[in-house]
Amino acid sequence: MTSLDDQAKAILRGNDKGGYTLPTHGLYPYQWNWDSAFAAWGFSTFDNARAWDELDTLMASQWDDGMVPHIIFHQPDPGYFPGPDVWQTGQSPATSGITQPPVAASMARRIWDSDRDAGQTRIAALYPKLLKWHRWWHEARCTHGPAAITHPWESGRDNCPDWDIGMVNVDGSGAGEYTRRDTGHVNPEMRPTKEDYDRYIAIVKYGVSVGWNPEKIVAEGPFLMADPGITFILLRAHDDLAAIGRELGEDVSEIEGWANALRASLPLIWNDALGAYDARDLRTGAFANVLGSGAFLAYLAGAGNPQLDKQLMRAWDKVTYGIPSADPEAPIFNPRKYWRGPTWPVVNALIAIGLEDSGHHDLMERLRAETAALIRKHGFYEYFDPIDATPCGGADFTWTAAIWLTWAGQDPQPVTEKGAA
Ligand code: 9WN
Repeated sequence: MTSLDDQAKAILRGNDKGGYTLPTHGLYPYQWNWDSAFAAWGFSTFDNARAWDELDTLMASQWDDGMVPHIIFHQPDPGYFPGPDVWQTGQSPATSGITQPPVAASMARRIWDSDRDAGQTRIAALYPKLLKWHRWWHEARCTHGPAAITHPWESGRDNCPDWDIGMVNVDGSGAGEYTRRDTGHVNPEMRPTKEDYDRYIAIVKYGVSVGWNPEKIVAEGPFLMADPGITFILLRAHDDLAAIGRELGEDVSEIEGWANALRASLPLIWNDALGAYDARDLRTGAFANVLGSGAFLAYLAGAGNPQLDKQLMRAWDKVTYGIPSADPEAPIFNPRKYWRGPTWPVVNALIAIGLEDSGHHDLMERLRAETAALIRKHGFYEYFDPIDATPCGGADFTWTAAIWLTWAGQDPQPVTEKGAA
């Protein structure tokens, strides 16, 4: 019987297309931005050079303005919709026209830390590209303070209830006729609805109509919401990038300025009525009024507080396995529907880094044990029902394998031992 470590490594190797890794065969046949950063982290546990290659391939598709696209369509594949013909971004290789959570700098720092000597030239080559991407985030997407998304797919938490108030204002009637491919790969009940997809496609068509001009999209596009998840991920990534820069002997005052500005904007996404960080429609100022896993990424950026701690425990104690993507006590909660309740091992891994760094070691260990239990029971699925552990979405999933190797599959560390080390 192969060990789970070996299975996880075999998944990364099996999804490796040579320089980039598919999230999973079939459902996601291209390179995805944040999936790739996690893949790199996973590779770093057994093939350091391959880890850097993954980040290099991702950053090689950076746009001239600094944006790093959410999908890179290296080879044509009829198994996914919308493909390059719909996005029409004019890039080579073809890419989508939006971005995804900027975890790459945080993963690069971890990979470098795992082997300083091997990573020295690789990180030095990557640094200016990461810097340019972070500058793009600051200038193009933090114009209102917190990080804004122009499409739910940018959040990485596509179909979560956070975006419902913004999505109702998107006119999906112009989406036209199309054939979805996702519902042919996995249970359609678990995927976004036709109404959601019409709106996703309508936003893409708007992007095409303005030649993917980011200023226009932010100023006039059909969807613009502040995303707590990306705000915290970006804040952490700014800090990680600044740490890398300092070690490389660079002047990091510009990055520190972006981080300070972003941190100062956090009150704008604190919803007092909800008692938590919350998504906000930047067209209307309205809060989403839903508690979701994006709020718990606050720990990653050192932005936790006692009120958030209470919300975390309330939501988490209602389920058995991992942190749910939406509040189990909210009417919209659905334990198997995409981002509307299930738990994602990869999000748990990020929240765990935050919990550990903010002094909640025991909670981190609880999260590790629950996430590991899911993988031990059913394997490396994309996500799981947090109540009964039902595996959902794609199987043999790259980021689930990666976080097993880097975090979930590691032995628990008693806090005393760690303190003594
Ligand atoms: C759209 C690849 C991606 C992840 C996202 C996840 C899902 C795509 C989709 O799959 O999104 O980008 O078609 O549903 O929501 O986080 O990066 O794994």
